[in-house]
Amino acid sequence: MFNEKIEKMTRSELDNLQSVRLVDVVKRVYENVKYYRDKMDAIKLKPSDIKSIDDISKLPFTTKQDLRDNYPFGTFAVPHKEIVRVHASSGTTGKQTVVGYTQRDLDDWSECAARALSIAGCTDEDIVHVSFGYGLFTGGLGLHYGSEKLGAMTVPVSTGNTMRQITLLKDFGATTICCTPSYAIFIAEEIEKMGIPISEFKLKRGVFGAEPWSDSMKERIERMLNIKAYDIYGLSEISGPGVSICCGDSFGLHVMEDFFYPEIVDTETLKPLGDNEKGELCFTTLNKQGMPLIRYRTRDISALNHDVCPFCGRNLVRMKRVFGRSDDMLIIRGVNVFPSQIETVLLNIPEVIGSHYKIIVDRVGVLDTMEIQVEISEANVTDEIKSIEKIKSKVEHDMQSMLGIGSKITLLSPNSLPLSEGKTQRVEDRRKI
Ligand code: DLL
Repeated sequence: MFNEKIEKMTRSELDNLQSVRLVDVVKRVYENVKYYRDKMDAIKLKPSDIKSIDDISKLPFTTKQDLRDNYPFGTFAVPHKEIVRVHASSGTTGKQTVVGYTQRDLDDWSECAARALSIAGCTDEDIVHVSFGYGLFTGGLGLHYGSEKLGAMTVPVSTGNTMRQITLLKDFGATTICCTPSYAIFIAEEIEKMGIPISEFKLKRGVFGAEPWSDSMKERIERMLNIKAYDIYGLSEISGPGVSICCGDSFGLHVMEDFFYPEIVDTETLKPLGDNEKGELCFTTLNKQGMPLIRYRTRDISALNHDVCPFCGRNLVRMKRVFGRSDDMLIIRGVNVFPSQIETVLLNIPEVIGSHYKIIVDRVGVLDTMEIQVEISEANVTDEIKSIEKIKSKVEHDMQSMLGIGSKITLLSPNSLPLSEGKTQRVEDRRKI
């Protein structure tokens, strides 16, 4: 274990540590961040009312909108001279969400990322190829410093130039690759196209995250690259990758609970939910100095489980693989649709390239429409209309059974959808509601 003291803590030791840290962080944000002081004053809550982790539900929530309203540095809790780095989250609408880190915050984050890599089986003997973007996005630098802290040989490739990525992976003998799951599939497909036998690579594992993915996608990556795939989760607002990671085939991802306190709340009532109940994931940062967050609503849908992990024996609470976001869930003709459900259907149809798809939602009159564009697999490219129609109706049928609503399926030729090396934008919602 990378940090036995923490990773072997009992539940009551964790509770004590979290209580001490919560009392401290609440006092710090009340004294140093006007936004928090105003919010607590508005509900007549004093820092002294928070005595242990059990009092967390007395505290107000924080949202992405609150961070945007205080853009760029309004929620920082220390003077600017103590901030040594900023990151910003990739927002498609509105302003970026800016996060400031002190040197201790960066050390804590590296500890989380190092621990995460070690939970996935990495040691200082490994060669870690980091294909996440370096820059304002937290993926590249987060895993980079984690890998260095672990003592592994770190290859800071960043995104882009897939041919070069493949050459370096092979020539350096990387044992671990870190990137988005969709880019992992792209790399695997390119390797296949180049005709390089997978036995020429030394890859043992992949640490994938930054976007939702399904079990079928995990199996596909593991098969194509002959590796074990680990799901790593994180978000810039809370620090970056390494908030949690899965240890194997268990319930889900272990949260670094000494740094981040997770809660699951009902998306409508915001009431905390119990173990195994699905809802919105919220985090309170327990040790952050630069920009601590109290009950931050991630919009990610998950569930928690506090049982001792049957797979690795750690007590660190596990969160279920993120099912999707409460705000990317599509409501089409009254039916809730998660893009991950669509992906699961496509990945199970060999005639199409299940990882290369796009969902276009529109409104014709008062009726919502959904078009799913997917690339046909190389082996099924044909001029014969009958064969094309057969594949189309198979996809339509399977989609209808999974989603409970009909959709228009458009088959595209292989490699016609644009490749994204970062997060793939799968959904285009053209409705003006
Ligand atoms: O995506 C941090 C990260 C980098 C995580 C590299 C893992 C690996 P943001 O750009 O702020 O930060 O986006 C955070 O991405 O709220 C989730 O919706 C989604 N997300 C991140 N990891 C996963 C995952 C980084 N493993 C948002 N599964 C989060 C599903 C994920 N969704």
